[in-house]
Amino acid sequence: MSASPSRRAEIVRKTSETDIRLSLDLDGTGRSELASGIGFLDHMLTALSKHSLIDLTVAAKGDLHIDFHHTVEDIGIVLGQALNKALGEKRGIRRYGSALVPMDEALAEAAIDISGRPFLAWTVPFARDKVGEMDTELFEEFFRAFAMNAGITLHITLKAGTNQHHIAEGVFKAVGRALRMAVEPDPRMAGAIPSTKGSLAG
Ligand SMILES: [Mn+2]
Repeated sequence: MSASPSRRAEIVRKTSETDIRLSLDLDGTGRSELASGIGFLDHMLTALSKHSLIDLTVAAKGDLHIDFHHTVEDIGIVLGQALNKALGEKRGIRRYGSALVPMDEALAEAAIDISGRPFLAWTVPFARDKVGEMDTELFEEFFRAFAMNAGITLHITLKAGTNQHHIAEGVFKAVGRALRMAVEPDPRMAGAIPSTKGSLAG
């Protein structure tokens, strides 16, 4: 049923700030093995994998003694690169995906276009600077890096919420659900590229 025989990718990226190995399978079951070095980010990526049904393995060693910025941003970069690579020509996919996900009092919305045109619209106000040990401002950095490197248009909007953990988790679950829809093979597309231009290369 998948658009191509294999929609997997592995990316290895090493800089003076981070050393990351990431692999994913778009036609997975939501299994993940995460070792980012940041507990809260692992928790969020588990939710993303589970709700996108994308199998995800991340092993990262970053300069966490400075702060979490480089590691979070670079994992976003590599996740985006891997998604783009695994999608290939983007034949037969639904292309658009959206989800509105409640988590107790929090309500998060994500809308995705696998467009080839990188864009992030981020409207997620956090009332506090930290959730766990993680700076809440880094979530925007993560999703910007992801969207830019995946070549997708991504809108994330918080509709309601006060608890920082619920807000962050609702956002990752919403993105996961939207991704699941957008990358899913659409049997009616019969392997065609879902664009009137005939290309989603950007
Ligand atoms: Mn949680």
